[in-house]
Amino acid sequence: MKVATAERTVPLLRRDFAALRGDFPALRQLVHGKPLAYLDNAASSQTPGPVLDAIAQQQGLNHSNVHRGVHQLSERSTAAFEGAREKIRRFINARSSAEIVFTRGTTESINLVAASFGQRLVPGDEVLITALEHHSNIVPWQLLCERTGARLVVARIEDDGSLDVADFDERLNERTKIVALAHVSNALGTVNPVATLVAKAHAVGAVVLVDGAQAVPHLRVDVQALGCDFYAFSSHKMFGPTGAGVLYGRRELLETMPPYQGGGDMILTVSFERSTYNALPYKFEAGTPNIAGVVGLGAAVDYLETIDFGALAAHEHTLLEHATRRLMTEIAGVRLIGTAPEKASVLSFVVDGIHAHDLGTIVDSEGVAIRTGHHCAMPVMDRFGVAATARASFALYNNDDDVERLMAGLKKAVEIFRG
Ligand code: C6P
Repeated sequence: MKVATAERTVPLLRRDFAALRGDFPALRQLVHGKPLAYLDNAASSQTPGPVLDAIAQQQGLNHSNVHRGVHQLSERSTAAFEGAREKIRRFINARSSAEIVFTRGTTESINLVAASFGQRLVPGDEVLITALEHHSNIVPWQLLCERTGARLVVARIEDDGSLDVADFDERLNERTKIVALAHVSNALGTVNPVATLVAKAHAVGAVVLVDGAQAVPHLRVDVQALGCDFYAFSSHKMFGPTGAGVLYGRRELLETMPPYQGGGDMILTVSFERSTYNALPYKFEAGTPNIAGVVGLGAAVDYLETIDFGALAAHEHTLLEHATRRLMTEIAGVRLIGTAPEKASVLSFVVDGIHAHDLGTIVDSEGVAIRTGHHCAMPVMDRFGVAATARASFALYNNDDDVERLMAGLKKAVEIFRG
């Protein structure tokens, strides 16, 4: 639907989340004979019909290689693939589509930066991360530090799961070459004050990589407003398919970085003596990419572009508050893990005397999908003195009924374990 304003015609953004739910076929199924209440969106979100259609069209009709053929199918595939790049550029407000590199996901995007940009680090340099990172934003930097002799430095978090900014400031100095931090924590929900931290890092000459895996489906991300140098995210958490993701990199930096992998499409010329490399972003895209995945990601961006992000934030905030209140008042012995004032869409908790995995298994038997475990954030679990948490995570299609179903499942678990 479109509305006319004085100046131009603009699309009317969607904010009827009950209606949006109807776009997701997976949410219409029964699990263990019960309607599915899907609350594992921080792991992977469900896929709406238009994205499924785009993938089917690419794989079923256009399937062929990109950038390599003169025939119709290859030209269509290339147009769809490069079209997705432009959609993503617009979505995150990058200056140029040359700054959008396709990868397998957040993990590969971070590894790319650590392996390529990281080559310039020398002993004595430091990489500063925070104590709320996912393993994907820890281990690549550990590997880099082992290779180069640089030092990994970790800024502390407070008891509520927010970043201890004073500690971050103390650990940031002229030896810091890279700052790598999550926009939103997957284990706690904490939203980091990224623009402020980027400004501080730039003041000492460090570059900043932001792990945006948990931010992109919930917040309107503008990489220029954040000021970051790199921004990494995954398609499967933003209503697209698995196996595709993005590394945004500032052009001036990408230009100076060596290729990450060698192979087809990333070269201009190859001889046995030497090879020369392709222009950006292709220099970082060796081999045949996940074409249908990227086209599906482009369709997911189209889908997100129809949504009013202000209304989305309010909707998810209301759900989170409602679920938090009910959890704390209706289940005895609950401890919330992550209570930062700035928090998005993640409800992590433990219940006295009941292992998180048991909670997950029992609520699953009621058709409720949550994640349990360390959430690939073992240092976060250590920080809060737990081995695992149960985590309900919300997306745009969740509603009060999903919260009701979660509560009923948890009450059943309590009944079984406490009698
Ligand atoms: N978190 C979760 O259940 P990949 O696997 O590359 O798409 O994303 C890795 C990743 C990186 N950073 C953050 C903040 C993440 O949340 C994730 C993925 C999932 O929390 C699976 S472990």
